[in-house]
Amino acid sequence: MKIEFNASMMCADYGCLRDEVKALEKADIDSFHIDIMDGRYVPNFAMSKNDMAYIAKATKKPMDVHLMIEHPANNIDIFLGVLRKGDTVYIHPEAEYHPSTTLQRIIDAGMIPGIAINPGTSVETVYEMLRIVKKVLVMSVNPGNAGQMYLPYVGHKLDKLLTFRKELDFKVYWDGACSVDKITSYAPKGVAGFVLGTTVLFNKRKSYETIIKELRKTTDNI
Ligand code: S6P
Ligand code: MG
Repeated sequence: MKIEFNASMMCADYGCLRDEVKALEKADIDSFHIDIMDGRYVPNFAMSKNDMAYIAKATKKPMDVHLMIEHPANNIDIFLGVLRKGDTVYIHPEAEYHPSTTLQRIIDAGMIPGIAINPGTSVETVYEMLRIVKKVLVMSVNPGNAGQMYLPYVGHKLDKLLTFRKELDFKVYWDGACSVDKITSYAPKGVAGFVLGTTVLFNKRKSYETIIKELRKTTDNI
């Protein structure tokens, strides 16, 4: 199974965003992870529709958009308008009164529907939505910032979520404080992809190409 690596673009150098996109593309990144924050659902502001549009223009690789915004249904068309068919949109079910209606709008627009679940959210509370979504983004830090510490209680929840795949068809992704040891422990358990941020990919002495190559080597035989 090829493990997917997604670059968390809020960690990129905005002084040379185009070069960053090109370098990540050359390094064989699988997709560009776009964190959108509204300063209400999470205590931070990050990335905008314009950033997304800029990245979409600079690459043909897929984008996965992680909406950390209150009531995404109110503004979802703004984001769907920039995306291409086959891109992924994650919403936080806790941020929406009727998350399955919003997920249906994502499906109708030709995008891949996903939910992102907070460290404190039990997998049982999103069980019904697992019949609708194709992807689940498990947050191993509270959403809002890059560079946070891994919350160890998330591991147990992740194991439980993975068992649900015996009866339901969805892929699991890891977001937050993703390190090499998390990849080597959780990829064999069935986590399909990992969002790479400051922990393993950005602001390192090694090039993106070297880092991704090394990560691919560690997951080659899974
Ligand atoms: C957090 C956001 C994430 C971060 C990513 C950064 O709210 O959803 O996608 O950008 O976790 O990675 P790291 O390694 O700095 O935690
Ligand atoms: Mg994210």
